[in-house]
Amino acid sequence: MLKMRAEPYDFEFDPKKTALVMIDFQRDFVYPGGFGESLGNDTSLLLAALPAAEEVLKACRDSGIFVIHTREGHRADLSDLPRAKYERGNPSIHIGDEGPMGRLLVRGSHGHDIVEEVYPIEGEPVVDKPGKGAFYATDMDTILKMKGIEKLIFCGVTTEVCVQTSVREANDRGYDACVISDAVASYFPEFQRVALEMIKAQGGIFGWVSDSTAFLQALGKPAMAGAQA
Ligand code: TIU
Repeated sequence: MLKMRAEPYDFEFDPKKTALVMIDFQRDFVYPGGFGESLGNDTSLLLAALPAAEEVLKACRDSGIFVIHTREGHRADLSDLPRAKYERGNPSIHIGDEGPMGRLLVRGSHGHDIVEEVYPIEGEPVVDKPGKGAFYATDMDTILKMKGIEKLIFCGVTTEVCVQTSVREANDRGYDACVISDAVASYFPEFQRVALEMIKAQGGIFGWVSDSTAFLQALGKPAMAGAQA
């Protein structure tokens, strides 16, 4: 069993029963011209999560920790897109419309896919999800159960939307979840802070919060250049 410095208290995990969950590192959220920008957001803020997420991903691959990725998106005929989601934000360009990176949040389009820095490799399942949560209408829980996974490490975007929703869903399903604070990002600095506060408040009401330095330390890996201990 390994122990990682975390809040509200140390997070213990057996690497064989732990999975890294990489939430929605898609061009549609991280780059201009995608779904994130269509909602009026400054996408550059999300790039802040990539260096630490890359390090955490590499450390998990080196340590044999199971890695699973998610992508938010919809079928080409939009048959799995509820009106309540389509109309959100009242944007000028909607999910399914043609943008500079292809159809917004539609599976198979360039914008829907994961950025190169953290692109999945063989053996790392990619779960396509129509909602914010990684467990809603997906086989996420089945895959984790088949692998004997009990603990989850979360990286991804955005902190208060798809990451936090997925962490709540994970906790309801019996997983212990720890969010890596510098490997998640929000379009809103204030939401980044409070989303992490919410997770670890009340004795860790639905999870833990740590950072990439503590995670690498727990795995016995050297810290990232320039990282604060
Ligand atoms: N808009 C926003 O902050 N996020 C999303 O719509 N999806 C995810 O967080 N992946």
